[in-house]
Amino acid sequence: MKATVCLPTYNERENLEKMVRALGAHGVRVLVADDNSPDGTGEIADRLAQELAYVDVLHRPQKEGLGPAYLAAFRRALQTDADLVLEMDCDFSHDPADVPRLIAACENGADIALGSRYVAGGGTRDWGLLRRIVSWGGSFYARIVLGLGVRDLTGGFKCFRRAVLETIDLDAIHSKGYAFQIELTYSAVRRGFRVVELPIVFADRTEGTSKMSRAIFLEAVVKVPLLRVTVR
Ligand SMILES: Nc1nc2c(ncn2[C@@H]2O[C@H](COP(=O)(O)OP(=O)(O)O)[C@@H](O)[C@H]2O)c(=O)[nH]1
Ligand SMILES: [Mg+2]
Repeated sequence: MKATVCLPTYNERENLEKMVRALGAHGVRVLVADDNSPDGTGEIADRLAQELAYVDVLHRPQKEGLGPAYLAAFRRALQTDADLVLEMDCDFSHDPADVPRLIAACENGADIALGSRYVAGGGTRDWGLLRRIVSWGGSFYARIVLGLGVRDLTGGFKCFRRAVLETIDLDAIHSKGYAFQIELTYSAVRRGFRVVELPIVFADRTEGTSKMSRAIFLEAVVKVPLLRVTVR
């Protein structure tokens, strides 16, 4: 199956080229969605797109959060003949070597394959206790409030069959941060699509900085109960 990895970037100058080349080894297309990063990530993406036939770039005018960047990338990917569309962070927290496993799960019948920290064999590397509790607690909270069986709801390493993204009402999704990941998975489950969770180990980034903020955290806390009402 033809697969496109969507890579949202904001100030990922130190990571982008290495990530794009690592993904190239797995025979996927790569679509970079850059929000006009002030550190020049967009220019690096352009240079890579010129050199490498499997790379495309979507330039967006300003930083709007992960959600809008992914939605724009999904729409672009759906205009191509991609059978599978992936989400992945560009900071090596997600291991490019895991991409073939996610793809294989969809080829074997999953509608969505989720890289999951919270199934047997999955986990986080180098996280302190507090951070582990907050992250696990976030997924637990969303799982209980939304009545879902999925264990990792806030992660962003996923592979979708194109039919999933064609069926979900992308125009109705307005979340920006972790809530975006929860909303996407919840919307797919509500539509009857089948999720398979595959264990991954999430590593801390070593280059660049996180764009996680209090606002992103609060958005998720407030948004989760609302999703019960707004997502059909
Ligand atoms: N295009 C775009 N990408 C973003 C934005 N915020 C985060 N990202 C990218 O999304 C991925 C995950 O973000 P990160 O800051 O590492 O989040 P964390 O892992 O939760 O700390 C990285 O590839 C970021 O560059 C944004 O506003 N726009
Ligand atoms: Mg990160």
